[in-house]
Amino acid sequence: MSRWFISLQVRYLLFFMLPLFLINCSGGSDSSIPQPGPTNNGGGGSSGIPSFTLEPMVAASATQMAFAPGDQLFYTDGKGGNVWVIDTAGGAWQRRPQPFYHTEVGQLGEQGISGVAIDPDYAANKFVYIYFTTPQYSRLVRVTDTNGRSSNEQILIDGILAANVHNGGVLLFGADGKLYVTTGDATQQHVAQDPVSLNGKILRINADGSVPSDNPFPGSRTWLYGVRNSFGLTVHPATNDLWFTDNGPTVDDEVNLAVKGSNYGWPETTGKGDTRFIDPAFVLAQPVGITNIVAVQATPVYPSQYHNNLFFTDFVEGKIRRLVLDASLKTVVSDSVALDIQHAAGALIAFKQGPDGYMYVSGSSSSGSSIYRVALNPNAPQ
Ligand SMILES: [Ca+2]
Repeated sequence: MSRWFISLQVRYLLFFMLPLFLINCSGGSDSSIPQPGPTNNGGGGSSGIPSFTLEPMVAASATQMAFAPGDQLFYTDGKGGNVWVIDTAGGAWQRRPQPFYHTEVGQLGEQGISGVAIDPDYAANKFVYIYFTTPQYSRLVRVTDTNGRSSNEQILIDGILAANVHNGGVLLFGADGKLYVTTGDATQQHVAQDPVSLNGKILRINADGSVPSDNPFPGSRTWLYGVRNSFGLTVHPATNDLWFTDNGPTVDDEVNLAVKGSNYGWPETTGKGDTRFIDPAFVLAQPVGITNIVAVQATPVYPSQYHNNLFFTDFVEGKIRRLVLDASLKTVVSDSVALDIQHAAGALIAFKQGPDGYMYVSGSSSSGSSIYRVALNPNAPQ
């Protein structure tokens, strides 16, 4: 019991310390980049040595991020209420001095600016999508990138219930060109099962905010429901399946394969085994606070055994875990720890595969915040 209690205490302490990290670390020079520690301990590969390590790219406190055409990386900074752009050309990453976008956001718990997504047709229309949480509500907006600054802000979804925690806010375009949006239960658990509520869902909308004609519930933005507090969305590059994560209350952090119109159980159940609901594809018994997930597209920068795997990051342990899928790419057959640098990078939060094939992750700790490249560990057999 005592070990479990300590684990929960650490989790909540970290959640409430996050705003400090996000406030303190949005600027700074390279000297503030925390250097990852030794990489030859922990881990779950067959050798016992984690397969990956981190290489710092730029000092930045990123909650979510999205790569864009023109060697650009957009990211949100949580409590700062800003979207920033990093120029990534040539591998020398530099953040522009002025934010792309700013809005007033809540300063409690997990409030702030969270999601950012780039329109699939950005090169032509310059649309950028942003999700943020105030003390009163969460909101999805679309802005136009006009020479590096936002303009023409339009509200696409308003009136999403907000709370100190469980506000969701992950944005991702599917292979179908629709925008998927995670919303949390805003600490009102029953809303996740309420078909009228926008909360506790994954929503699916057209790029103009309208409801797609092939959504499962006519006239509703709901794509699936029974979600507690999802911080992770990814589209599998080989199947176009949507995967999402959900975080349990004291147990059962989940990785789920998204099925249109389905019920994922919250608050009736978490984890596997309740036949009334869709089982998660993978469950972690201990609450690590999953922060994001990436289905890795085949790339020459990683050996082939990592292609089409799922990787996910966490807030509490600062690890990246790896899930290997079966031939159908719909079932998890094994899991391991792919990165364990003993929390040297702090909480791992924003997580994406870049256009160069590498995964990139943001880390926040008391010694600074950075975005890192996830590189192969030279000390580990691959
Ligand atoms: Ca569930």
